[in-house]
Amino acid sequence: MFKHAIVRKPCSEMVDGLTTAQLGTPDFALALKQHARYVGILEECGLGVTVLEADARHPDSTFVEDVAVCTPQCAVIANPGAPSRNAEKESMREVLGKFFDRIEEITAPGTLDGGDVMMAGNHYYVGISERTNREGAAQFLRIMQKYQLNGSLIPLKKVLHLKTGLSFLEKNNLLITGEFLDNAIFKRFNRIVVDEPEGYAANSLWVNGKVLVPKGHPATKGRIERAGYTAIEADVTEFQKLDGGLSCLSLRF
Ligand code: CIR
Repeated sequence: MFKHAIVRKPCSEMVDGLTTAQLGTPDFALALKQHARYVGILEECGLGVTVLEADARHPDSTFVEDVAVCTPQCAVIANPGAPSRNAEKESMREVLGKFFDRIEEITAPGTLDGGDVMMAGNHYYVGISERTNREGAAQFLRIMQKYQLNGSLIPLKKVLHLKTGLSFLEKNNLLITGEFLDNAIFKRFNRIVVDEPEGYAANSLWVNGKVLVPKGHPATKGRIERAGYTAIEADVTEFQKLDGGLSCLSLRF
């Protein structure tokens, strides 16, 4: 179970954030509303939410998941692979220091985005992507070994981050879509397949037995409910315009 979440309010400069989605420019006022509701849902799921002030120096800084990985044993400060985002890690080190006794760090030439790390119990899957390189992933797995945790590397072909196409929902349940469907490494899970038209909902978020699902993905929501979860819809269209999903907007621990 998670007790805490850390989020960062979006800044008005988010309209200049990195994106490959061709969904238009985010509406900042609407993004603020959606973000506030997201925080409310996390609180309804029992989390104490630390809301960091907007950071105008970094348009993508609301996507805090990429800046660190929180495990039950330690926090790992990531080394974000996009140059415009790398310095986001500086303030997160200080924030996480209030919650964790043990802070580890990914260092150059290694790069790693937290969105490329999926925790499944004691096993950590790490995507090798345009943001996370082999050196960064190897450093991460060495850190996990120190804490008797293990992991596997998953080279990505199309998606931005590993968790763009996969979400672990506990109890061995895995939401899975696209390029990961054929990967034998994921055959050991109870797979909840997300069909391509709803591919964005593969980034849904387990929080203490409930699952946040992006609004407007009814087939996936139904499958999650049939797997035994209460599904809570969250509207995150303005973050989708920047390639961001539900998990990207928080760190949970
Ligand atoms: C970026 O390209 O870095 C942001 N616009 C989106 C980050 C999404 N984060 C995530 O999937 N963990």
